[in-house]
Amino acid sequence: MAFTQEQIDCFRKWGYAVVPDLFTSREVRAMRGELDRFKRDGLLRNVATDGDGQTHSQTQINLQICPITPKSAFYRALHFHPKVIALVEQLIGSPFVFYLDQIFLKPGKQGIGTDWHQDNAYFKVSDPAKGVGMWVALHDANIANGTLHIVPGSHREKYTHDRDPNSDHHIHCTVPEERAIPIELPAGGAVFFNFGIAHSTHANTTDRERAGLALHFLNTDHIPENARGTRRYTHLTGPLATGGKREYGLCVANTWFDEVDRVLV
Ligand SMILES: O=C(O)CCC(=O)C(=O)O
Repeated sequence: MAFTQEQIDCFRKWGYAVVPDLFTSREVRAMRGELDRFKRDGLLRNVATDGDGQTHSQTQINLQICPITPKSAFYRALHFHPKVIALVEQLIGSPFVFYLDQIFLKPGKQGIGTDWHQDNAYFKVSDPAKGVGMWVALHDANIANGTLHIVPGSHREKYTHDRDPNSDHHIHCTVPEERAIPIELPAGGAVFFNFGIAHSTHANTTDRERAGLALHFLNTDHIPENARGTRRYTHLTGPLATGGKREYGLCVANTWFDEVDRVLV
C-alpha cells in the first residue's frame, strides 16, 4: 500500500491526502461491531453543551470516546495495521509513534458537528508537518450527515483558539470558510491531514447515525520533551518499536486480522 505521487503532492502542498478505499468492508463491519460494544458498555460520552461549555445538552449530541486504546484491544491493534504503517511513514517519515485515538458518533438528526480547530492547537508540537491525523469514515460520510470539512493550505496558518461553548472541553477557532471543502468518503475511506490543518464536522441532518475514527501519529523526533522516554506513546517503527511489548506488555503487532475475526464471530 502506497500513496501515489499525486496524493503525496496534495499532502505537501495542501496538507491533506484522501484514500477512499483504505479498509475492506469486512474490516469496517468489525470496526462498527466494536463501536456497538462501546455503545452497549456506555463508553461514549455526550460532550455537547447548551452554549455555556458546561451544561450537557439533552437535545444536541456529540458522542465521543477518547482515548480508545485503554478500552479496546481491537482498536489498539489497528495502529499496527501494515497499510496504516506504510502510509503514515510516507507522510511523516520514520521512526514514528502512535499518539492518540478517538471516535465521534453523531446520532441521526440530533448529532452536532465538532467545531473548527487545528489539532496542533491541542498538541503544540514544534513542527505540525511531523504529525498526521488519519480520519476514517466508519459509515458513508457525506455533506448531509456532516462529514469532515477541511481548509486546504491552512497548515501554513495559525488561528487563535478559545473554548468552544458547545462542548465541555473542546477549543475552536474562526477560519476562512469560503476556502473550506467537504471530504466525502465511503465507509472505510480515510483522509490524512497535517496537524496544522483546520477541520470540523457538521450536523448530521439524516435519520441514520454517522461515526468517524481519528488516529494521530507523530514523528519520534518531535515527541514533546516532557514525554520522551515515557511509555505514553507507542513506538510503531524504528529502534524503539517492540510491536507493543514495551508499552502494553504483550505483542500487539500482527494481531489486527485476528481481532477482526474475533469481533465478527
Ligand atoms: O469527527 C469529528 O466530529 C471531529 C474529528 C476531529 O476533529 C478530530 O479528530 O480532530
